[in-house]
Amino acid sequence: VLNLANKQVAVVGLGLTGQSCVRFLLDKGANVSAFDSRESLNLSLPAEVQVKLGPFDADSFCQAQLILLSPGLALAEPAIQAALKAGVEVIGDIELFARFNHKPVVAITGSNGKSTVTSLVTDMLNASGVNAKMGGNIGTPVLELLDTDYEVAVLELSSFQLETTHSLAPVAATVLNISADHLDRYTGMQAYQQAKLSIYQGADLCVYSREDKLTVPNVGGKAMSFGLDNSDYGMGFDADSGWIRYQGQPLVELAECSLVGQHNVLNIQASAALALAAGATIEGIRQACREFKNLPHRCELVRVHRGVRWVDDSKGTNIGATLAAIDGLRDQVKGKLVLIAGGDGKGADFNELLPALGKVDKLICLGKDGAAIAALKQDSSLVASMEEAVSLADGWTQSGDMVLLSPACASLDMFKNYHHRGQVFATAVEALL
Ligand code: UMA
Ligand code: ADP
Repeated sequence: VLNLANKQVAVVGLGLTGQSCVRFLLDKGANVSAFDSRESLNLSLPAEVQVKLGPFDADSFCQAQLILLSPGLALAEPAIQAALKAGVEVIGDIELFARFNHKPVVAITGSNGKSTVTSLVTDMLNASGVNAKMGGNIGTPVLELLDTDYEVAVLELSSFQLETTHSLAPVAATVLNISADHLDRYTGMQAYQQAKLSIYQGADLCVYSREDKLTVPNVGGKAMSFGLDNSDYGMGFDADSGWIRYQGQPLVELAECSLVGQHNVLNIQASAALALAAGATIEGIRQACREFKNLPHRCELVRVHRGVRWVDDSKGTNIGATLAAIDGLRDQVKGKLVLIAGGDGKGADFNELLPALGKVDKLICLGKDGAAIAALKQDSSLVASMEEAVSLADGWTQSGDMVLLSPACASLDMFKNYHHRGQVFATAVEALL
């Protein structure tokens, strides 16, 4: 355990993560200074914390004994690099958590499916009588868990968080899948993959996908795989009977779960493998699958209006997510499928969307990279707002059709976050007469 008393600690980045770090560090007796590159922020930090907003200054970072870096900031930040060269240790909130936590941890990453799996694993454990709490990228900063009672911590981790984490040693860890994302912050796919694979470091069990060789562990030790084939080892799926199987034995009947689409067959398998490793029972796993409700903004049906289904997949923030949404939903649409997409593509190559765009009857685009996506399909439309997109889709559809918002992009060019984008969509859909 780290002794923080009277240590000079710089907290860099003052969003949810940074603010939780400040509170935790003060509580442990550290001398905290706090930094954010944004010029104006609405903060309510204790007066004893020195706050500096605006451009970072390497000198003050070099004087710290420890730096807590937020995930929204890159290690490549020049002032952080200067501090590292000066020998200052730089860690993130997950690493700080790891040094104080004594309970088993389940760790989850991947380009897509993280929040679904994190929630499902937590439900599976709780339904098995194990007190599990979730945190991390899903929205609750992990340090807040330390104040609560929990038997198992289930953590959703982004590649950014993993870059500053070294000693988590989870009882079970997974990389669910890897597809292009955040290429504006990585030098390429390999650097992004390496950040993700570091989740397996020190894990008792590594859970990976047979469908995606990029997820295969790069460490020795126990591993279990999941996939869409009917494997006798690990997790598998028997398409004839519709059962998910574990070591060749029936585990969960898909018809009993409300989650749809092949990607969710994989999500359920991964969740079950992780939950079993952390003490879940088969009955608990089944109960959680039966009761699980799709999370908001993940292929969520927001309204059926004049026979048209309006689906909010605002959390589809990269190409892989949108491909999965279209694959999962296309078979359920008798009529036409309209896709609303676009936003900040984070440096992705939109050509990867092409196979899915063939299954879409009409494409409506918006946002910073809207034009680049619109260029991929004939007769697509480019609009200036979500309201305009919804109104155009309304005029174009009839009973039996579906309108899907699955942007394949981040929302920050037009909205506060993906949740806000989904709300604006739902409000516009509700307003249709
Ligand atoms: N920022 C600055 N200057 C700073 C600090 C931050 O401009 O000095 C900007 C960042 O570039 C970013 C924004 O502020 O655009 C927020 O960054 P942050 O590090 O302050 O974020 P937090 O509020 O601490 O929230 C973070 C995660 N956000 C990011 O990684 C960007 C949240 O995940 C997570 O829920 C929270 O910690 C608790 O663990 C959100 C997210 O978008 C959902 N994650 C990305 C994703 O899922 O794709 C990785
Ligand atoms: P994350 O937390 O990684 O963003 P979510 O569980 O919130 O993932 O799901 C976001 C979207 O990603 C879903 O609405 C769906 O379109 C897609 N998705 C979910 N699971 C998978 C998966 N296993 N493979 C590919 N896409 C997925």
